[in-house]
Amino acid sequence: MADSLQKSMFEHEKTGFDADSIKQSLANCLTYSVGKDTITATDRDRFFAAAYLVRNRLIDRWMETMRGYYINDVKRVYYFSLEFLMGRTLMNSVHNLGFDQQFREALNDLGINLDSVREIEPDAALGNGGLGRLAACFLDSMATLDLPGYGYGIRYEYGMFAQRIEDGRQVEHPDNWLRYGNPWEFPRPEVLYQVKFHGRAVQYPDEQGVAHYHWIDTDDVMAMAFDTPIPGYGTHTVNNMRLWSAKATRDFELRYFNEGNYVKAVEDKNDSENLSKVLYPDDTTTMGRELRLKQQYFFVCASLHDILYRYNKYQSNFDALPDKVAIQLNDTHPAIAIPELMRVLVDLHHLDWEKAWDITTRTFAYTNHTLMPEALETWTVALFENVLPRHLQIIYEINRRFLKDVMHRYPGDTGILRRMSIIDESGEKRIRMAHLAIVGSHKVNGVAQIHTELMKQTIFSDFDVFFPGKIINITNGITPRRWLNQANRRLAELITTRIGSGWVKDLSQLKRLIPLVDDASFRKEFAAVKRADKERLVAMLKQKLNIDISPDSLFDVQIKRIHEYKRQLLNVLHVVTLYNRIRHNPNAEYVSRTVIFGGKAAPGYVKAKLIIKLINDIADIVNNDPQVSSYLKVVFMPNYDVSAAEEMIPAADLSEQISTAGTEASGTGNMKLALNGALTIGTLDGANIEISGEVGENNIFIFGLTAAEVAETKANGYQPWDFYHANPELRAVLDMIGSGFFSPDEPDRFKPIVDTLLEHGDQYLLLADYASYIDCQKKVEVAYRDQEQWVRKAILNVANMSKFSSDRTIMQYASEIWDAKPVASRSVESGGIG
Ligand code: B1N
Repeated sequence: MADSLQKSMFEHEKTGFDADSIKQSLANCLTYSVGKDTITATDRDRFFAAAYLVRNRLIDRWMETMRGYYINDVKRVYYFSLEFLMGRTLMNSVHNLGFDQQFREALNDLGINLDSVREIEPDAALGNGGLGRLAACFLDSMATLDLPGYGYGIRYEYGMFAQRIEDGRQVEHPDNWLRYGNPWEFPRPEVLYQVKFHGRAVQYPDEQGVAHYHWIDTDDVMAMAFDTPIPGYGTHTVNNMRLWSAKATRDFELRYFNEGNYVKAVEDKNDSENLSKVLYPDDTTTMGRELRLKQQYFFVCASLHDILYRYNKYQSNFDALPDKVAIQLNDTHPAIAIPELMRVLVDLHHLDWEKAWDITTRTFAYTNHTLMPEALETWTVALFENVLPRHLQIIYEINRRFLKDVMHRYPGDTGILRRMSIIDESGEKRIRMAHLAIVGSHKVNGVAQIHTELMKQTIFSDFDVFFPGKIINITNGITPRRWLNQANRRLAELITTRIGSGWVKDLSQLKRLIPLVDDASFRKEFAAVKRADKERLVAMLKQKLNIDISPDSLFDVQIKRIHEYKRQLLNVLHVVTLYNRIRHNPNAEYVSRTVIFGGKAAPGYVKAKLIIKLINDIADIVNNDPQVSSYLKVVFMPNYDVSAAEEMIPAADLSEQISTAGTEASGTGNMKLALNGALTIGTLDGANIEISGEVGENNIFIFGLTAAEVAETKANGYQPWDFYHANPELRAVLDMIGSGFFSPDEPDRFKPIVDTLLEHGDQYLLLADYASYIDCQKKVEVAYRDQEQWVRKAILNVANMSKFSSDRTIMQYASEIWDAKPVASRSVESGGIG
């Protein structure tokens, strides 16, 4: 009896995606993996039991996928990224495995509240913003498309800080996300690589008298692998993300025995393990910190050696490396991989330089994510000399040979040599990582059309001429699994009832919604979905912030990192303008609006933090002004992260994408919001331009200067004061902010903000775009009043977003850069999971 029970339980474990098997497995996992019974189990225990049960259903497919890649000796793609912003995993895995309904049913039958279990899971917040979330969307798409794609990065012990708002100000708290353990990762203590730092490079001759280099007297750290399965949607493919954690070498134990200084030895051990301790919380800026450079080399070195170990299982030399391996560099953060591969090939395997360089450049490709000068990575030569002395020599040699070619092409032109050099010699000598990445890659891509054009015309124009065809565009995308099918169940189900579920894997099918704009019953249901999503957010805001929001109001949403170029402050100027209009004319008719902000400021970015305080101080006054607050509310949502995005995006009516034209490389939040039926108010910047092209000019609100006009305005000597003097409404707004209207306890508090605009040149042209923005917001209100028309526009936004699936983006990378092919996976219909 006991035996047969045991046997049937085992079979359920192996094949069961039905509700009965899930219930049985959940009980087993709770008992045998978590070690609790139903009486003492907490929500956290139930979360872990659920996570183990889901994980068990991934593992066979994961191993089968890896086995398939191995047996077929396929070309692999490696996505090197210092950031992976994964968010929560539980429901994503349930979704991608396709047993959402059965899972919900099972939990329901057991009387377990799915939400309270699901929400126990901390976000894996190993990234800052768009760049890190893009990496996560790419992993989802690669698995869904059956591409052999691996993520490589760092297993930070502390991810993106948790933001709390205290007295209206951002306070950072450590994100101890691993505190209760991470059920999705598999530690691989046997997958361990030694990573060297410091020391010196010495030359030695081989038997033939040829000079080679050793890197000696180094301080070493071990990199230990942790693997996380990445399931595709509607396929058996489960790929791998391998993150590295720093471990001290055994040296520290020996040192203790030798020196007898136990405490010192353990202290030093701690220092080396600090390498993977924390994510740098800087988005679109860089600070030349030694630890950051070490993090970069640490993960790049371990990943490359891991890749070459895998490659060498089949190959006896490196000739075929570019045919078997494609490495994508997510910005320049992992660009040190280029000299590292050269070091491996030349120093360790004694290939000649030309051969090694050919292999290297055909293996790497580089994605640029920003034109902002403060984000372009440079490291001082002095720092490199200390931390990576051999790599510095290799970079010099790469540069010497490159500049020789440049010189050959432009004899006597020292200007172009200076501009294109990998070494910036204008002040303290610095290494330009972007130049290194371009020279060392066979393809360089921008992330939206305008961004790529500006790259080619401005910062990399010399390179575009020198390497024709190397710089290409691949516009960003987002995964429709997480950003519509999971985040917005109501809308997903409505769409599926009308056009079937094929859109989840093939977003072009959303086009079939276009004719439904003329279907009154569809419009009604679509509006009801948005209404329900807004009510859900209203309840959440009430619970979290104790604020009363009307779901009838227009939900005007700006969610993204706080940065001057993204111009949250322009949104603020509009809010205060509305506030004044309502106060001065309280009996007029207004469209009731709720302006919602969310986003983190880099901890050292004083101005961005002051903008958060300003938003909160304004919220205090506006929301408590009885004359105004029925028309206007301002909300700052604390701790904006992937999970918050999933809750907020479905509820948005209006998506604020208002960066100064020419500054936002692409944006991806713009895509998520439009896909969920929010209309965009935006500048002709980044992917907004392509969104406008897809949805049509009648279904988007575009305002402000174009990138060309911004450049021209600046070239002609932009005078923000002129706009201040010419526009009384603008003047009133700035005077109020600057003189303490919103900060009576400290009247000068926001003077630095107004000074930035008036005294210090208004770098991001807020005043130049103000009037156009205010006008455009008026058009938004007119449009919103006509709900019928608004819903039509919203439907057309959803229906025309197919271009922005990360599946399309990844297919382009696969064909235009990687030459990677899908690997046949057993279709999900063909049987169990065995
Ligand atoms: O990358 C996203 C784009 O959609 C955004 O427009 C762009 O701003 C963002 C240094 C960055 N660019 N650069 C960064 C992040 C962290 C860091 O330390 C720079 N992030 C972007 C995806 O293409």
